[in-house]
Amino acid sequence: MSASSDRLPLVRLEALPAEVLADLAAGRQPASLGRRCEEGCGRLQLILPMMEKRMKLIGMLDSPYVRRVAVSLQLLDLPFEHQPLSVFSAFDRFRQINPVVKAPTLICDDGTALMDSTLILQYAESIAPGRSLLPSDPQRLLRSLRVTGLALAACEKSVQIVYERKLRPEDARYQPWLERIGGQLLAAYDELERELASGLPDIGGVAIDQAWLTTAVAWRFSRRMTADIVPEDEYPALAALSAQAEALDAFRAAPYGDGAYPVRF
Ligand SMILES: N[C@@H](CCC(=O)N[C@@H](CS)C(=O)NCC(=O)O)C(=O)O
Repeated sequence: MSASSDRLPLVRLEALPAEVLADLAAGRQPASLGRRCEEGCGRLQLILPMMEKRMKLIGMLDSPYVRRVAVSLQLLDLPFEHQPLSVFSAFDRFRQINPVVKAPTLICDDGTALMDSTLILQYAESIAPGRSLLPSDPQRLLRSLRVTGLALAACEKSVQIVYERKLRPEDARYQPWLERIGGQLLAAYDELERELASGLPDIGGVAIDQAWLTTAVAWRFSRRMTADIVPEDEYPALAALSAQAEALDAFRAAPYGDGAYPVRF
């Protein structure tokens, strides 16, 4: 490519390897192209930031709230970047993005910092190009919201247990409170297991809805963080649902843990 030419050949961006695009987006000359197309790359570097106007999801995928948003945005066909910042070890950096330090935080295209997974998903549903994760039929919506509420309660009680165990000094722990929230956690999973008694829902492909998506995310979190309280063999339907959900592409690209979406698999 001649440096003096102002008629550069058209490049199909999707034809470029991911590492070339990543270099360009970061303002670097792609190492794998050497110095072959300095001028062209310079132009792409100007264009890419305009194209890359994506929402940013802030927070770690070991949070069930962050993870349900990461999985949902994919299923809603809404592209986003993910910054896995911890609300604990990266408190100061998080505070610069959202002074309230709540995960998930979604930075929208106009710069608005939105928090609370349910509110983020309400907004996401309103801008999703075609799909919804909520049934439109009122009766089915009612059941979906009930199941989602149970799953969110399970998330909340598991998170409370984790905070009690990890943040509070041992001699300051209040056993009756721990027993109470442990009982509430089990009550939520008992209800969810009952909801599945008539059979597992069809969650294959893109059929999964918000209710079962959140249930599967909650289960993975509780099993990872509070397995001593939630025994898998007492919840066979939830375990089976979780296994199926975790095999879906949207779950595999945003696995529980400290990785950044999209995790390649
Ligand atoms: N109801 C909120 C709960 C979010 C939440 O509590 N996130 C935790 C991380 S799992 C958090 O931000 N913790 C830090 C804090 O509350 O100070 C939601 O659905 O997003």
